[in-house]
Amino acid sequence: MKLYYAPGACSMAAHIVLREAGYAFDLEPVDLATGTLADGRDYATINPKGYVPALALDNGQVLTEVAAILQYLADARPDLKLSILPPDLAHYRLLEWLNFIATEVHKTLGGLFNPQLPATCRALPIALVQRRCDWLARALGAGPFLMGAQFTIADAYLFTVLNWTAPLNIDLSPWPALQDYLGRVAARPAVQETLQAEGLTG
Ligand SMILES: N[C@@H](CCC(=O)N[C@@H](CS)C(=O)NCC(=O)O)C(=O)O
Repeated sequence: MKLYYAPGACSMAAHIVLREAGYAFDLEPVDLATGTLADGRDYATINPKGYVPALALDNGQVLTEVAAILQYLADARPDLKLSILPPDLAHYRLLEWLNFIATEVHKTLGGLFNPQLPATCRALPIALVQRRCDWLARALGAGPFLMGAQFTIADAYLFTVLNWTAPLNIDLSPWPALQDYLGRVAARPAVQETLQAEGLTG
């Protein structure tokens, strides 16, 4: 398998899960500014949608969309409990989290990286994220993870996108539970390896 990624981007969620599950995989960085790969090839030939992540499977198919890739990787290794298979209600709770993270956190925070977004248009999405943080901190409770005792793909995803609050200068101190959560996930060996491989440590 090969993961097409950009350092610190949402592709990091898939990268974490690849390492958590102990898959053998290659990494290929994508220059999102130019839409090219290191050898100059057009990334659209891999993912016509132009964004990361894309996971090239050993059978030649390419899977895209964070939530789909995470479930693909986790469902193939049910023994690791990174996901929960249907018809367990917990499976649908996990889907609930993945959809919440994708639509309420990922896309809202992600849009704030757009340099073309006028400064006057930042307050509303930031206020929305803050409301989502209120909910997240309550729902996480004692955790330690979103689904309770077990670290799942939802944690890999939330960790990845909630970390963007740092470069976006969004203060998480009103939610110490979320700060503790990020620290807890960051301490996992697979997450440390991921951060290192993406050049995001030190
Ligand atoms: N719906 C996609 C969104 C992926 C996405 O937002 N990727 C960002 C990085 S976090 C990206 O590559 N943006 C560049 C672009 O859209 O051209 C998913 O869930 O995988």
